[in-house]
Amino acid sequence: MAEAVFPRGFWFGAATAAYQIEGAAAEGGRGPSIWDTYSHTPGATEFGDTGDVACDHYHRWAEDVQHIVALGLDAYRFSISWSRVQPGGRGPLNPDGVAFYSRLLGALNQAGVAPVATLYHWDLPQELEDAGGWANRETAYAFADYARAMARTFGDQVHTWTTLNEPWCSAFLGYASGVHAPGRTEPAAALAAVHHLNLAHGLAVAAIREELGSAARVSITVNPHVLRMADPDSPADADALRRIDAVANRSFTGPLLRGAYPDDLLADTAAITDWAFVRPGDLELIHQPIDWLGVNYYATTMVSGVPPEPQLSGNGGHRASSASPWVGAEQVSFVTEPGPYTEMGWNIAPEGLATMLVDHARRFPTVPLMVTENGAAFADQVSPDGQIHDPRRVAYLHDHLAAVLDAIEAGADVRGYFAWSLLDNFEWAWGYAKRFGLIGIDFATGERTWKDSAHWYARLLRDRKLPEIG
Ligand code: GBH
Repeated sequence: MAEAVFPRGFWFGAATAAYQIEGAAAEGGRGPSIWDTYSHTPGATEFGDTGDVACDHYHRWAEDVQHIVALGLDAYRFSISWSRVQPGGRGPLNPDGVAFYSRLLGALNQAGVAPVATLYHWDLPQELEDAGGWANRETAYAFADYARAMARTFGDQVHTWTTLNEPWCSAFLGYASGVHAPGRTEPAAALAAVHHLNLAHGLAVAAIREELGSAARVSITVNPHVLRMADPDSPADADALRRIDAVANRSFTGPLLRGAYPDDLLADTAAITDWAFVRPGDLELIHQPIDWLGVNYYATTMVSGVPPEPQLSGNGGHRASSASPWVGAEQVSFVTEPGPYTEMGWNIAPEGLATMLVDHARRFPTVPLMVTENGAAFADQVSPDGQIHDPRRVAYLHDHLAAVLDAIEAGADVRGYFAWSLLDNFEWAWGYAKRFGLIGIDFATGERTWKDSAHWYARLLRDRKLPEIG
């Protein structure tokens, strides 16, 4: 690393998502989402945890904004709960839900923190799931109406929008492996969901631009799977990598950034679907210019073409699922990466972030990048004096920010970095058992405590250059 200074205008932020932090699941006129239903299904989440209360951010938002300001964040990435602002996913907006986000946005803007609003971080209104969910094309149109309503309502307060967070998770963990809501295990529905999520993005981009014109920056966040071969010389492993890259990565970047689904993906999945849900004009809508591509990065994935052992891991949920998320690539097996590992069992590999950023920059040179999530879960130790020392999280953040600098040095146009997460929160199927926060939460009292990593990040944001560790 040549120069540990970030470019002028680089955004340092932190990220959260509505269902993971808000709580108040049945308050203020909020309607149920698929995550309410799923988390209340026995056996679905670790310890039966739900987001009913979570960080109680719905009530503690003002305190949380104070933490955001004290950290010195340039930008705060959060998501809007669709069923809080539009309880059934269609029809009139819920005034209490709108008022909540309006207060939050007012406080952020007043403090000079740029809000980055994600319209969909996995919490589909339950009524839309009851009508078929993302396997139903109508959901994409409902999403576009919701996006337009949000642009109209918050256009003065939000200048940076993200349509979807990690549509791979929505489609394949939600509809194929079933370890995320709505818990369906239907490979054909998962592929239809891929397309309807992509379509929803395209329709929403058009709606937001119609409402707000050039005042709005519009983006989408994907989770690129950074793939490695168990044996770099094995043709079988090369084919495994190609298949996973097709279904996990190019199923989104293909239509979004090139205007077509990859031919090999269509071939690999031909026995499952004929892709007739792709209608004339869809790809033009999906393939619209975006202002930047958000990428979330945690770990790398190692693949092999040697037939798998019965699959117990790598499905993204807290329990073993017999259903595969790897639609059309079920014969690929996954090999444990060398450590060290975080508490999620994910390997720590900062060079994977640099590789991914540089690779994207080469393939899509006109599309700026934003690291919209990066972070780590560790079993933090609370010391007797109440402090939370998390040296491994500090090291993780340091090393991944160094990787971002490496990528910038190598020519990638990276505009910012958001730590996941501002707060310990509801880690989906893992409930409260996994802690990603810069700020720790005592879930019995709601008390917030800055971890060492929060102090470290605040100092970084003051100095704008990467400090040495230790
Ligand atoms: C993100 O998901 C979410 O956006 C965020 O809400 C969440 O809290 C955070 O990360 C931490 O989990 O295990 O084989 O499926 C990340 C989801 C995790 C999906 C890693 C891909 C690796 C491949 N990703 N996973 S596999």
